[in-house]
Amino acid sequence: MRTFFSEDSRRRQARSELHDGALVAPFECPERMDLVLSALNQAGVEVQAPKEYGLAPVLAVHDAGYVAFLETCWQAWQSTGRQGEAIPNIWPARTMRGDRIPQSVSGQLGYYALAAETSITEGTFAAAMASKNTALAAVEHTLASGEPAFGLCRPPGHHAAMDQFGGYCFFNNAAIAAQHALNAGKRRVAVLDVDFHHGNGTQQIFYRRADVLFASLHGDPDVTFPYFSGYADETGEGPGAGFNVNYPLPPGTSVATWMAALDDALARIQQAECDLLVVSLGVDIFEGDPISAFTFQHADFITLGKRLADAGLPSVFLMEGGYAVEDIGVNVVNVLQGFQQARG
Ligand code: Q9C
Ligand code: ZN
Repeated sequence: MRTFFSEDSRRRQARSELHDGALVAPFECPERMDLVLSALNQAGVEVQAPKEYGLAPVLAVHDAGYVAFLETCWQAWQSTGRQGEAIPNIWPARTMRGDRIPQSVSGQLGYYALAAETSITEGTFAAAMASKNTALAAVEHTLASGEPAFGLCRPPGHHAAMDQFGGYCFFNNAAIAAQHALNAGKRRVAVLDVDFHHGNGTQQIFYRRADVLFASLHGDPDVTFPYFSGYADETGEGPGAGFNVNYPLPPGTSVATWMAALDDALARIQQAECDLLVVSLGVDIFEGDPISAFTFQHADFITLGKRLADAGLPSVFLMEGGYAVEDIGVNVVNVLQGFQQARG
């Protein structure tokens, strides 16, 4: 499968993740890419670098003030002499002033963050730019050829909302790719999110729109990050009513139950007459994932790829999560190979 990756994705080199009350080495680390690249290489897949697409496709789904904040945050933070990475510790909580964007970078971090585990560091903006370039190159390949494509995006994107970062995400690569496809003439894009965590950012960006159907299978937010998004009664609003579908599933959900939810999601995608499928491919549904709670084995990822192929749509795969670093490569390649086998 045609595959894209930007070496600039490695420029995100965070030291700190706030996890269980301690600053630890981030789960979302550059080594993840090494293992996926090595598995792709063993499978004989060639990897191409994307071109630079600039900021216009980012600004098509993200707020300009948010993008400027991401671009300048590290400089503003470290110029004041702080030793640690830029991490928010205050938010416009209920009853506070959610309409103010403070001048201080400390206040801006709270305004633009949805969680505290994700630090901003020197190369973060450059890596986020690289990641969306990868997504755009993949979707452009599929638009031009009808053939499937894989974008090995890093950092991931699906938690990033119109003006919020968090959950290891800065730019919403899947949303940027979907919007790019609409601008190129697609009429309705399905974004199917199989990452263990709910794709709150993608949902938020398209919540009031009918031209993107967002469907997500994920750990029940009642007990799982991001906690405040991903419930089954979130079905879209206004013109988008009926174009958002969530499948919250309990920790430990069997693969059979997960696959039944997938079949339902794919049926919804068929009903909505989508002309492109963007898969937010998180492989943190693997049983061995250190921060997740689903039960996929290596072989189940092949089955997943086959089922996605059976949907019969032009398809773009974009990397999201997956933190069992030793297993991430085989899990990703299994999805892509399962898809290819079923397509012949
Ligand atoms: N400290 C993606 O998979 N924290 N993001 C979970 C572990 C945030 C996951 C609890 C998880 C974000 C793209
Ligand atoms: Zn995830």
